[in-house]
Amino acid sequence: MNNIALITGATSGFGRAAVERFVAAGWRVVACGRRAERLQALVDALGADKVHGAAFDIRDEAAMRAALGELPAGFRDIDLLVNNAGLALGTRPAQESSLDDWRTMVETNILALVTLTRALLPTLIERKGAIVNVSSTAATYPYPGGNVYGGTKAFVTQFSLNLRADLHGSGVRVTSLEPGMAETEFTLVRTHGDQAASDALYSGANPMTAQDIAETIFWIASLPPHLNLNRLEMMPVSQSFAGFQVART
Ligand code: NDP
Ligand code: 8X3
Repeated sequence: MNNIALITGATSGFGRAAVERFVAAGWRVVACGRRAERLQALVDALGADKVHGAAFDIRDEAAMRAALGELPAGFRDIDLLVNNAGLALGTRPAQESSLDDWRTMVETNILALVTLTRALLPTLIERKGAIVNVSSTAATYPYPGGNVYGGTKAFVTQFSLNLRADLHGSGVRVTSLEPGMAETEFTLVRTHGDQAASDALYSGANPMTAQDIAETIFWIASLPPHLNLNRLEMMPVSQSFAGFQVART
């Protein structure tokens, strides 16, 4: 097996679990993220012949392009791009939210994702490869405090579908993966480091795990090349839908 994946957000959660899953199946993986020591731990655990760590801030286009330009020979012909790096910041209503947090989400979840995708499209077209964009149930279902985060994920979903239209006939597959609640560092990041809030959210909820999502990404990538999964929404059984809210006078 000579397939190569580039996975962003590989230092934690879905991304790290996906690196482990793809390597277990014989893929080579370019693992991206800012925390270089965590990338090195992956390389140490899984082997430098299987994992290449590329440490850069995905919002820094020059650093991204430098990292792509420095890929070792065995990691250049990328067959699969997993656009997973992303974050939510804040849970307060829009009128109380931080504009800095909003900018960070837009720069990471949207701008960086489209920049990396555009950079890798020529390779992916040449390889008849695939793209899995990690969106969210927040792309479809609004909730209080979801404001810009949900907006960025709606962009990711629609961008994925539009990519399909533009890549028509190229053989490149594109999927928008839309998970609900999964326990990772996501809520710790969202709450700016509030471990108690993170624990409270997941406590007793039997949320999805990073491995559940990694397995799904791997399954999507392993489908026969004539099949394209456009969108896939997934939730833990413990999560479902609630009604509209009504403000009464
Ligand atoms: P984690 O916080 O565990 O992982 C997020 C990853 O994104 C980290 O590896 C982090 O790496 C990376 N990242 C964030 N900002 C940057 C940046 N500026 N440059 C490079 N890498 C960055 O969260 P999850 O694994 O849960 O999240 C992965 C994706 O899944 C996100 O897009 C998230 O929105 C989405 N998602 C999560 C759900 C959940 O319930 N957990 C549900 C639906 C979607 P580092 O900090 O080292 O740079
Ligand atoms: C993460 C799922 O519900 O916290 O994208 O927005 S949610």
